[in-house]
Amino acid sequence: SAYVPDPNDKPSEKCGVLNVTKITEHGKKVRKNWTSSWTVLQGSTLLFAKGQGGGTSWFGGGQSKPEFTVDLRGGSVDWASKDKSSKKHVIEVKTRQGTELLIQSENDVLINDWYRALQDTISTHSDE
Ligand code: I3S
Repeated sequence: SAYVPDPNDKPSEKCGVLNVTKITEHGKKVRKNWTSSWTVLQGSTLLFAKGQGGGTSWFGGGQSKPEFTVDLRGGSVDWASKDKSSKKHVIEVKTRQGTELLIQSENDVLINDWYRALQDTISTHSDE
């Protein structure tokens, strides 16, 4: 389904480049595929677009689309346990739809900000 920007969308709440991989899809384990991804948190939605390079950012000209979005409502965010990844600063996101993602950055300040933002999002939208 095509991504159609809504002119009434509130401004993005947070964005930046993170390393991301899915580990579970519809409750089934999938092979890790770490990719650098432009990540946007908007309302209760987390959007991922292909990493830098290529030029146009998807929100810029409205031409390119997010690769992948997840609905955080009813989901959970936690620091990933050591057995989930050998990388440091890894956040595990679980959605109600049975998707599990790992998101990571080498920058601990940046990843802590994301952790807080994601936790806030989940508690803000917990009654929806
Ligand atoms: O949890 P895993 O399977 O040890 O994850 C690693 C693999 O996905 C590996 O790819 P291949 O097994 O396809 O070669 C990746 O290169 C690693 O980055 C994965 O582990 P980390 O610990 O980096 O999440």
